[in-house]
Amino acid sequence: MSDISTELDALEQSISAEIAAADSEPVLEAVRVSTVGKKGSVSAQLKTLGAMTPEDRQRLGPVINGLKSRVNDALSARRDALRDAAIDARLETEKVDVTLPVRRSPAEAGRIHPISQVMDEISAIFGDLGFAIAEGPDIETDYYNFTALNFPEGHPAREMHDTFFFEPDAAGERKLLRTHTSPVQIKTMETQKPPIRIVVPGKTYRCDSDATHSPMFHQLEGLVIDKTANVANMRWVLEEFCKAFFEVPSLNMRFRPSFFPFTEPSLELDIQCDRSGSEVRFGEGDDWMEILGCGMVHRNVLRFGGLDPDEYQGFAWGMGIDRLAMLKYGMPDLRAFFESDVRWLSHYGFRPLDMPTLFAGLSA
Ligand code: 2U9
Repeated sequence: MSDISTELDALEQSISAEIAAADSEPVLEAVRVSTVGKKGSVSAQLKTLGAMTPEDRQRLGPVINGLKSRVNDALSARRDALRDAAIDARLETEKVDVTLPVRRSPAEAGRIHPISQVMDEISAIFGDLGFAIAEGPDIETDYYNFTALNFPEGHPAREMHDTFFFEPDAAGERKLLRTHTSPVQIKTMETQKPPIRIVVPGKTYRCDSDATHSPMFHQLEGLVIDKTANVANMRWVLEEFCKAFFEVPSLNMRFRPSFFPFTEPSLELDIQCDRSGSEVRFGEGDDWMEILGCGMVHRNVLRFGGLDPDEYQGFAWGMGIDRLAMLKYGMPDLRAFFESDVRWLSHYGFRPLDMPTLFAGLSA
């Protein structure tokens, strides 16, 4: 019997040494399987109890079970120690140096292009006045770009737009790049019952290029249709817009007669400004600057939009975003807008997380 005790002592010593030497959880798991696992060395000792005499079983049962329970305790103590050591090692490598300067996130480093900024500013102003934003495709049909807007076939106004036409398709239809965002308003009239209050920001195209014209430019047009919409309503909306956009408490405006095929009467709006200094200032001075075109929607255009001109009337306006951006932020040459020069963008661009809102300030 003392042989068995010696054998068990030797087994316990060697298992203890193996547990102490296990330097990772997978190695320790292998020790567990080879000792107290089903086919392990301690389990093999337990199995010998069945073949013993009752006296031997009574004496050696507690001895072998005691070994098993000490091995289990040692395994779990070693597992805890390995886990603690792993956490300590990770904490050591993941130390944060709180004295390092704050790193700029990509969202902080990027800049919003002035055209996007001005589009967002104008959308925020009209959103606040209760307008919805409508959008449409850059490629249009002749019908939506010209015919439905009361440009007669062969009328010189079609040529004035310097249109980019595509090759005719299989059906002989010649698509084009929209010369204004007005097709979106026609489609809105076709699909929505008045009252309609929309603004339409977007890219527009005309074959023209110099310091103040780019073949791709940006417009924002607006449309209000209702039973009683009138010039006085239009004047108020445009005055609120100009005050908010140029961030002045009041300003003088004047309307001059003009001509557009889609409005009758057609008007051009000038606002008061001061050009005596190095930069133009709005809301003061005795000079005028043209800001936008506008008018009452032509009866033919209401009809093309599926509305009865004896029941509904409306007003509309259009403005060039690029020119407004140049005026408001003092940028001298339009072509720089489209050159993707990072130095220009970091100088004239806007911080991405400063969304323009009327309550927090448009361009603060
Ligand atoms: C519909 C009915 C009427 C949109 C309008 C203007 C006047 C206008 C120019 C401003 C500068 C174009 O970018 S620019 O060259 N636009 O002066 N636009 S009224 O009138 C509409 C539009 C759609 C159905």
